[in-house]
Amino acid sequence: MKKVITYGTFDLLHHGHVSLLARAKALGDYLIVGVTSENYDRERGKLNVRNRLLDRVRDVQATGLADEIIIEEYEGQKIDDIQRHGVEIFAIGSDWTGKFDYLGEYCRVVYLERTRDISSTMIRDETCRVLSLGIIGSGRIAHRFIPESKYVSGVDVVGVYNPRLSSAGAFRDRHALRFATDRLDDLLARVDAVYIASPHPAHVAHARAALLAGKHVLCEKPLALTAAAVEELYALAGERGVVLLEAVKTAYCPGFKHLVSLLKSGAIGQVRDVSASFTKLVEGRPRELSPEQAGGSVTELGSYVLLPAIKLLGVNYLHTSFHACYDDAGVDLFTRGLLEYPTATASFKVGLGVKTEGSLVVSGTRGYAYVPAPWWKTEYFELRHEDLNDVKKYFYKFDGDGLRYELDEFLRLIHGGRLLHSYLFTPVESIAIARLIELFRAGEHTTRIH
Ligand code: C2G
Repeated sequence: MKKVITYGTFDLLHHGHVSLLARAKALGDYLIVGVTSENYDRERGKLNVRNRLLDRVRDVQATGLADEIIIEEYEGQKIDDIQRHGVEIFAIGSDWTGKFDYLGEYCRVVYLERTRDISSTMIRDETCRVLSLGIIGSGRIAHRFIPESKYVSGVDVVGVYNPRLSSAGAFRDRHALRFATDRLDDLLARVDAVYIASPHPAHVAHARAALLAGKHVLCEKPLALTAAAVEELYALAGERGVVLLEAVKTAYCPGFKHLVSLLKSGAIGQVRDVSASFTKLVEGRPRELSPEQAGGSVTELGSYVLLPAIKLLGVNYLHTSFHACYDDAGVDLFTRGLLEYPTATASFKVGLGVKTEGSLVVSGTRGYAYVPAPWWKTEYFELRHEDLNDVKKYFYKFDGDGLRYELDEFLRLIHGGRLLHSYLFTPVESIAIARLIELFRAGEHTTRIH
């Protein structure tokens, strides 16, 4: 008897799963299906799994394709299972190509073509439907987004738009998407939601078009370069009853979320100062330094460093000032900013041509929080007090590129169907950050340093 084994979460079971199981079964005489436990999914960084383990097992059982169902509970279990059950073939979808070659030591490894476009299938009811997502733009961040999206259950990236069809086509081929198009209306007609990863100055037009078409929008930061434009977009999303979320990934990751709640609960007394830095050296003339693409350290990194200040101290600062150093094209390579509040201050440093320590320090009346670099991917922080021995250490997961957390929050809002806004990063906070970026870009309260 030839035994075949395959594994998966099998959340919101759809015809892509069933087709995979059928083809896996056809490779032998006996199919073992490993269904991931909730713990294991958490551990491997898979988010937004909607169905409970028992329901997922029941759904796999109902296909009638599995001769035996086992639970996958830990990393490394596949090797044990294959040997214990005398498995001859390990089969898995082509989205995992190459990842399981190491099992070749124990059995034959077969990658089966993944089913493209599963989102058209209605699964039970609307809230349990797999969301079809289109990507606007096909640059670096869009490439990083695709592998991250595989770790978020309930979403299927189906297509990509780029005004240059050749770029869109190359992106589609590389990521095995169903379609590529150079017409935005075409993309919008074929998806439920979009992720906007186009150049900064194009965000507003793309977001507006998508919202007008009634699509949910996850937009890379900065959502817009003026506060008025950001306000307009949130108003439009509200009118259309769709979700608009700005993709400042830090805001949605587990560590930063908990840091904010802890500090808001008074863990270091009253917050009197927030100081955040983020610098990233870039070479040549990349997008980040292009004046036409609204490049510069504030537009590129300002959303991150302003986030802790705005979340912890609010949007009602009294004064603001910036000190910036520019290149010949007028792009800021390094900027230092200060926000003055009635009882606190916040300062930041951002740089594309200057490097410094990328930490976040929040100072309070009873102690301070220290988040080492890269604090914007919050994996660890300490709460420190006057007594040097009184240190509390906090550890978190920050999987992959972190883009999965913003996508997870986006889906939660869509599926929740009630709240259009995330409390983790509210429109008011997003508008405040846009206003600061706008002030800086207008040269207001800015001193040039050389
Ligand atoms: N699949 C598919 N077509 C889709 C979606 C999924 O063929 N449109 C396949 C996947 O490639 C996988 C199986 O269906 O082989 C289960 O997919 P998921 O439930 O998403 O599970 P996954 O995260 O791929 O788990 O140990 C777990 C495994 O490593 C894979």
